[in-house]
Amino acid sequence: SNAITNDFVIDDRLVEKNFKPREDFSHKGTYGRITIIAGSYGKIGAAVLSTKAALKTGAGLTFTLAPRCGYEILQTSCPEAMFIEGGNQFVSQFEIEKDSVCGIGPGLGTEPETEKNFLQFLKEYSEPLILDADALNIISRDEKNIKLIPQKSIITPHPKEFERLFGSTADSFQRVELARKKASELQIYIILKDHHTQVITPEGKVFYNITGNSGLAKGGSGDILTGILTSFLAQGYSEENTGVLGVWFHGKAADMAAGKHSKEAMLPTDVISEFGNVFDELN
Ligand code: NPW
Ligand code: AMP
Ligand code: MG
Repeated sequence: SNAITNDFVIDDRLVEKNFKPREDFSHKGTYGRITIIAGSYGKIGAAVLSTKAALKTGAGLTFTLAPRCGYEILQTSCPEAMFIEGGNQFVSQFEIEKDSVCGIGPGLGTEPETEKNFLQFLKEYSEPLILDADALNIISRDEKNIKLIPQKSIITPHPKEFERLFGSTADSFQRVELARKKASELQIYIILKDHHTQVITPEGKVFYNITGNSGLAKGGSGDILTGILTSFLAQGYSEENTGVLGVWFHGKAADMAAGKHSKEAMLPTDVISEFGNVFDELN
């Protein structure tokens, strides 16, 4: 870590300093309520993965707002989560559970009804959000939309999504500098997902993650990160600590999954199965 350049490596010490163990005298209300808004016909898997990741990182009460076609799938694969019907084949209404932290985007699709109602939701909402995947793709469609992102939100673009949002850059160094500028302008946190994911704060700090491996280069990996981040933010971590702890946790679980299954065979589902072992190391 280097206080002069504002660049930091997310090492074990930083993570141990930030982690808050679960308290004995506590109840489900202590650990936050979350609403995951995700899924569309053919991409209900993304809603399942983000919901499961949120459940398995300790969130107190989890709701999933998804289209009706995902009802039985979600209630069967994630019985601990409650279902909110947000449409038929795709989400067309964004009425979130009250007092909940909201993660939006995995598998959501970009149907006109989804787009229109999501943008309307953004116009009326001012709490920090976790925004990923199709939530970012919808925002990317018009430059004016970018200003609708609530301050202190955490956005999690992969390189292509970042390019759609903010334009192309020559290399990953220029990408970080552009992200630093945008994070400051918009007062948001940008998580640039890549081999070494970077967490960029509105103050211009950059945290480099060194956990994770190419076994994550598979559909569904990012959807899990959205669930983790939504869960940590709801549990009272600051936006910065949510980002730092979240990307480290995701990569650490992936490293454990690779050790057991190989990078080739490990699946995002196997990564979720390692969450307990990561918590064992932290506790
Ligand atoms: P290429 O091929 O290199 O030119 P999209 P998506 C690029 C949901 N999912 N470095 C790469 O471009 C998601 O949540 C649902 C460099 C790639 O072709 C979304 O809602 C699943 N380039 C939706 O599907 C499982 C990189 O981006 C292109 C890069 C679409 O999401 C799968 C793809 O980006 C999926 O999660 C990198 N590190 N990473 C389910 N089971 O329900 C990506 N690219 O077009 O935004 O599509 O990311 O697959
Ligand atoms: P997404 O493209 O949204 O599914 O997100 C992919 C996730 O997997 C992000 O968290 C990336 O940081 C991670 N990931 C993908 N490829 C690699 C890689 N080669 N090494 C480490 N992490 C990766
Ligand atoms: Mg993704």
